[in-house]
Amino acid sequence: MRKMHMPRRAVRCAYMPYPTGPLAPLALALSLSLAGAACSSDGGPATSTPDVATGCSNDPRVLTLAGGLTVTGAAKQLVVALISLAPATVTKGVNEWTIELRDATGRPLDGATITVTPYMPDHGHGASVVPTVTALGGGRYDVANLTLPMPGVWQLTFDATLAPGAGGAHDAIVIGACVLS
Ligand SMILES: [Cu+2]
Repeated sequence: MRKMHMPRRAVRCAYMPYPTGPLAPLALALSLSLAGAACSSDGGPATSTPDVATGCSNDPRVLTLAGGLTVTGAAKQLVVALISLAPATVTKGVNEWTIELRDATGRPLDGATITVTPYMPDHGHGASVVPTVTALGGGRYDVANLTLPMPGVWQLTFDATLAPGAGGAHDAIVIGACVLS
């Protein structure tokens, strides 16, 4: 849930989305002046900037990520099941997940080509590190170097294509993740 224009104590962190608009230079200077006191409560006026310190866990775009979660792709062809996460909670920095790729009936699928692309929709940028996907067999895949360098809402797009011999199905599975500071 985005908390906007509500009278409350503002908690500011260094990683704020850069302000835009006519007052952007002033707002940016203000945010930079407060960056030294990272994540401290300053009692200042409420702003329309989503509060990264108290988190995005309730944002409707994110899921509670844990082993057992399944997410179906936009084309309803393929499903990503989270098997395990390391660290167990999605974390700022480097994550490594084991996933299972399944068809719409729940059957594990080997031989798929999977790319994982992290993106921050609120900031309009991705991550400089490309995650590495390695097949483990049994329909499972290791996703290493899943690097999320900034707190906030991330969209992780799992683009999966089956080999032609396996039907060649393609789907894009988007998993919303809240990374805390
Ligand atoms: Cu960002």
